Amino acid sequence: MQPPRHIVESLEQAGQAGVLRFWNELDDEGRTRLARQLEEIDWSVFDDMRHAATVAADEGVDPAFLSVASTPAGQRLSPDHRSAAAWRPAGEEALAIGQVGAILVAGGQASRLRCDGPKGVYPIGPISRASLFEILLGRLAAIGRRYGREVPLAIMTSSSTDAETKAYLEAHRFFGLDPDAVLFFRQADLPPLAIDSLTMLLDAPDHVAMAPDGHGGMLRALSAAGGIDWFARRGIEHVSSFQVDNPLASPLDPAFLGMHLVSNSDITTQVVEKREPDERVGVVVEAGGVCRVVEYSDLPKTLSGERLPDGRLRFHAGSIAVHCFRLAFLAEAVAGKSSLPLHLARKAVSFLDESGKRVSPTTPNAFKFERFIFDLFPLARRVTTVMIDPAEGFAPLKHPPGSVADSPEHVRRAMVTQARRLLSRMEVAVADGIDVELAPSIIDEFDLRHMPPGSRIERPCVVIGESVVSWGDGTPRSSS
Ligand code: UD2
Repeated sequence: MQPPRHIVESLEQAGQAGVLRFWNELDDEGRTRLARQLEEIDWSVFDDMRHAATVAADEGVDPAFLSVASTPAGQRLSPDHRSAAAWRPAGEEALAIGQVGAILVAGGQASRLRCDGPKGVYPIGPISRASLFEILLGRLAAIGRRYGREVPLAIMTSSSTDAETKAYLEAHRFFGLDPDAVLFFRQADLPPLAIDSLTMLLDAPDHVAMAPDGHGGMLRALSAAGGIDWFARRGIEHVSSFQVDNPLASPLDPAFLGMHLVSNSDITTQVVEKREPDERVGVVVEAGGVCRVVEYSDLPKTLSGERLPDGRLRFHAGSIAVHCFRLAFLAEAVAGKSSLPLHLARKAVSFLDESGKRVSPTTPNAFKFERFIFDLFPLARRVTTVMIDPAEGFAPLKHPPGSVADSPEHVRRAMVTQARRLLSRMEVAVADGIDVELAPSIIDEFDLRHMPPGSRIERPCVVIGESVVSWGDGTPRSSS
């Protein structure tokens, strides 16, 4: 059996015929598998990939833009800030009339965390060991109950997380969300290209190495899955997107949503004060009325460390990837001709060499290509930044236990600190050195209103509404 003619032609045109080099040694099953995979490759992006690899690799971010750019003024948001109270009603009303949906991006490969399977199943609860999905979906379900309207949720998966994510969430009944209000959609894959030859790599004789196309793949994938119409049919006018690795994320905070509505923005985005140049968050910058996010890896060192006279970093609006979009803006962006640009990163990707021997390089040998959702910013009529307190909304899980930053230990500590603070606002004391955790059903102080003021928590426990569930000596329960 010969490889299908049209596939051979596409491969030859793209200079990628080498991936067929083991074809004659494959059995029928292997040939079918490889042909099917090649069938699915979007050859139209190949020119963009090669262009990104040859030209854009050296260009980085436009230096002219950066030389005049500054941090947008933005708005400050903290629970006791006056403006929060002013914006809240508009956000609460939008939730009550069912105008707001959510998008959870959960397609990443979690390679830095070195965990098998989707990151969302990681047992992060400090005491309960509840998974990231349990916490994030449980909170959305609680918001739906509070405001009397289910929040429709679209979950983006990728080829590496799709099957397991669906099976896990179905087995756990979507942690309280109505299954009809959940839509899965899968982002596309793009093949990494060898740095020296710009050719695709085989990770098996019958399989080309692939990687998810970045969270910017969300736009096309959502639209292809009918997701924009799915939201619109439900009366949704705004969607807030957030990342699966941040259990403190509050994409539906009513004050944040209120700010988005009151400012009539296409995009409203949460930022935290970036204090050190090496913090791994992109920065929101603005010049000549154009707002954009510059990823930390794209910001030249000379600029990332530059400070203002008051000591703050010149680029200090750290993006935490919580963005609220006007749905009509997303629809326009999909309909527009230009697609989001490709960014590339140099990675070590294991592959089969000419003789079929597996090579696992320890230094980068391939370009990986990704699109970033924040490249939508320059297309927006108005972007509003809202500066939040990271203690209230940002504790990303990126690295394995024992790492110096963004490890499970750091994230759990942040969750415990937030719980202690909320309890103390309700005059509930927690003994020193004791871990407490809030169940996902607790959105804010209102859910703790029945806890007797002046009470004291002496043992590690999970607070569920007015009751406190103690896990004995704090022995974690299984998250499954
Ligand atoms: C991201 C942001 C960074 C900052 C930081 C905050 C980008 C490019 N960088 O950096 O500026 O906001 O997060 O934590 O946005 N994901 C997918 N599909 C993909 C790749 C990623 O769904 O193809 C998801 C992934 O599951 C995770 C999130 O996107 O939820 C972030 O991915 P990451 O950990 O690779 O991003 P990071 O930390 O480099």
